[in-house]
Amino acid sequence: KIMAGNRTFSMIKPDAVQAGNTGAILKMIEEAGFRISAMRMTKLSKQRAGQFYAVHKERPFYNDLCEYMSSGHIVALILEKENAVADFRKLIGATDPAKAEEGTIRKLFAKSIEANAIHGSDSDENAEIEAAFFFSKMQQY
Ligand code: DGI
Repeated sequence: KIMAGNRTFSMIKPDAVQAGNTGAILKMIEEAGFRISAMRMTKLSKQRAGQFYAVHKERPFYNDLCEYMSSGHIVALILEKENAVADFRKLIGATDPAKAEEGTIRKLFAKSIEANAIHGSDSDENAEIEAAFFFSKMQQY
């Protein structure tokens, strides 16, 4: 069983899947030392996208974000590595690709602050909640 702190949840977002960047992004993730322990391509309804981003429901961009996140297929991932949450946030870069460091996934693939290619959990607790949103316990190992 994977210990808390050693895994994170990620999602390749519709812009990156649509652009054909899924393979290149998965390659970067693996080359950075993450092991893919669960992976599923699916499409979110607008309502389900809204549940995933419920923490942002009072923000002005919430409706657009839900429209965008339900606009195409996404790839949900559970990733294992020591210090997974922090190391993965570093690999993906800042939310706004204009501010993301060179060599990060968002710098390379994001189209805008909204269509920013990839999600990475921001805490161990959210990693577990978000993984459970897409995968049953049996699928996770
Ligand atoms: O954890 P992050 O994805 O880096 O960022 P977050 O949790 O603050 O925001 C979640 C998503 O919401 C983000 O990936 C893209 C979108 N978002 C965040 N801030 C803005 C935004 N979208 C728009 N249009 N404008 C924003 O200021």
